Amino acid sequence: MKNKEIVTLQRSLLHDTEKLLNQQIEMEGKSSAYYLSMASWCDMMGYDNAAGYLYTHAEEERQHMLKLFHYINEAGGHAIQPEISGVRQHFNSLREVFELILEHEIQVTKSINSIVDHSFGVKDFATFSFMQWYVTEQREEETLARRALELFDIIGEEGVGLWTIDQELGKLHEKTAGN
Ligand code: OFO
Repeated sequence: MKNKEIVTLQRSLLHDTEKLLNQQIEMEGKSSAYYLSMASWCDMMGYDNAAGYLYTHAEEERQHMLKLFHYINEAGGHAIQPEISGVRQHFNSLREVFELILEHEIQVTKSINSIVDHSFGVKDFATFSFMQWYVTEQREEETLARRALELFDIIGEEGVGLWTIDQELGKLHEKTAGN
């Protein structure tokens, strides 16, 4: 049997699905780079707990990306290492960092939902089922980003406010670590 035929037989992913999953790889890779850059900025600014939270988050996003790599390749597709450039390195405030995280996670959720919608539509139930993990994960991540942002309104940023917020971010991080 020719190599081309073998590859065709092994392939269980539809072309469009593979394309969407590769776009998702890019999004997860960008999330990881974005959060690493935010972690470094927080570290530099002395927000130690926020930095710890974001270093962990960057690593988790990389795991989300790798999970997609394995899924695509095991299904006979080709997972593509994304080009990542233009990552923002400077932020105006700690609050802005967490506003951007929530904004970003909402975009990621939309992207995940569109893959779920697509895979259901084309009856690719394997991908539909695989993506459920991401649906749950996004729900948790959005909730966490909202909780973090609420701290700024509840505690306030005046006086020792920012220091207290950073402490609370550390507690939030501990509570969710390992989830
Ligand atoms: Fe990958 O979960 Fe956030 O982006």
